[in-house]
Amino acid sequence: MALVGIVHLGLGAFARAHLLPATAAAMAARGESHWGVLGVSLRHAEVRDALAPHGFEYTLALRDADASGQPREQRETIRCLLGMLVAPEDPRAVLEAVAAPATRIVSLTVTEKGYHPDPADLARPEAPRSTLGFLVHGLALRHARGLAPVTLLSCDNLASNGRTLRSRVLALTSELDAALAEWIARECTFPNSMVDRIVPKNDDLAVVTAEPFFDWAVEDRFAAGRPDWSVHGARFVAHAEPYEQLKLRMVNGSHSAIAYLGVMAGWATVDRAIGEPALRRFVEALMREEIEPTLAGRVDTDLAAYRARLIERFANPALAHRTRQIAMDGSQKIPQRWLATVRDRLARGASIERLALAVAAWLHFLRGIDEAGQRYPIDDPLAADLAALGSDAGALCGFAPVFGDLGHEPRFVAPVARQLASLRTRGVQATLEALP
Ligand code: CS2
Repeated sequence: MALVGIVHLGLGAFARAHLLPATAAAMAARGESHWGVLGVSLRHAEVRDALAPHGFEYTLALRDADASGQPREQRETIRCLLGMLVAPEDPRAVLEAVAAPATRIVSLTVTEKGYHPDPADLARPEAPRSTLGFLVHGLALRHARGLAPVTLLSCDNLASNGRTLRSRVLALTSELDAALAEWIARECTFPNSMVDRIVPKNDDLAVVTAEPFFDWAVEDRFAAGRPDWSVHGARFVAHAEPYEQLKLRMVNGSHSAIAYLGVMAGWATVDRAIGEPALRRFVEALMREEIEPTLAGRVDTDLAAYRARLIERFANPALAHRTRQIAMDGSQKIPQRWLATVRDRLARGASIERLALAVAAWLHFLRGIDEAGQRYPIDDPLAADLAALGSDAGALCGFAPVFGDLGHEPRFVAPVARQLASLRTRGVQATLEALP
C-alpha cells in the first residue's frame, strides 16, 4: 500500500504529465512506497470528479509523429495519485494534508498568477483561499505540532521559482508569526527547478496528452528526502537558475511569440503556425540573434542544437496545442519570458527588433479580435486594467505591472510602436516578411 509523501497543489494536466510519471517511475524503480501523491485542486472539482471513478489512475498519452510523419502514441497508466482534495469544499483537509506527519514534499503547479499573496488569508487560518495561504497556515500547524520540516517545490514557469516562492511565503508568514517565519526560513527548503514538457489542455480529463520530450533540472536541496526522479530523466543540480533562464527565454519566450502572432493570423495551433515559413524564420532568428546571445556562457548547453530540437517540438503534428491556450495570462508570463531578455539586450546596447515584434503582437492581441474579424476573450487576471489602456503604443508600454521602467525607455517603446503600427496596417504575414 502506497503512502502519501507528496502533497501537490494545483493538480492540472501539467503535473499529471511531469511530476507524477516521474514519481511513479521512481517509486517503482526504488521500491519506495512512501512517495504517493495527494492532489489538491485549488478551485474546481472537475479533475477529482473525472478521476475518482477510476481510483485516481489515469492515462498519459505521449504523442508525436514517426519518421514518415505518421502520428503515433504511447500510452501509460499512472498509478501514484492516491487521492484528491478540492480546497473550497474542505479547506481544513488541505491544511491537514500539508501538516500530516508523513508529508515530506509540498509541490506546486499553480501557474504564474498563483504566487500572488492574498493578505485576507492571514485572517482565515481555517479556510484560506490562496496557495500561499494554504502553505502558511499548513506550515503553522506543522510547526505548532513539533513536526519535521518539508520541502516546498515550485514546478511553475517562473524565474527562480523556488526563491520566489520562499520570499513570498516568508513575507506573508512574517505578518503572522515571526517565530514561524524563522522556523520556515531555517528548516524548510525551496529548491529552484526548471520543468519542461509541452502538455496541451485536453477535454477528456481522464487522459493527459503530452509530447514525449521530458526535462527537469531540480536543485538537490530537500528537507526530508525525495524520490529518485533521475530514473525518469530528471537532473539533480546545484543551481537550477541558469536552466530556468534558458528554458523560459527559449521555450516559453518563443511559445508566447508564436501564440500572439498565431492567434492574430488565424493559426490555431503551434504546429500550424510553425509550418508557416515566415513565422518559422522569425522564431529561429528570434532565438539565434536575440535570445541566445544573452544565454551564452551561462549554461553548458549547445544552444544551436537546443534551438533545432525546439523547432521540432513545436512542429509536433500530434499535439494540436492551441495558440489561444498559450496566449492566456500574458500579463503574468511576459516579464520572465521576454522582458528579462529585453533588459539584458538593452544593457549591452543590442537590438531588440524581434522581441519588440513579440511584445507588439501581445499588445495587438489585446484588442480581442483577430485579422479575420473573429472575436475571442482576453483571459488574463489584469484584463480589465489592460482594456482601460486604450490603443496608444506609448500608453500600452507604460503599463508598469508588466513593463516596469521599460515604459520610459525609448529604445524599447520606439521599436514596439513601430512593430505595432506594422501589425495594425500590414498584418502579421507582411510584418514577418519585412524582417531581415
Ligand atoms: C506554454 C507552457 O502555456 C504556456 O504558456 O508556454 O505551458 C509550455 O508548454 C511549457 O512550459 C513547456 O515546458
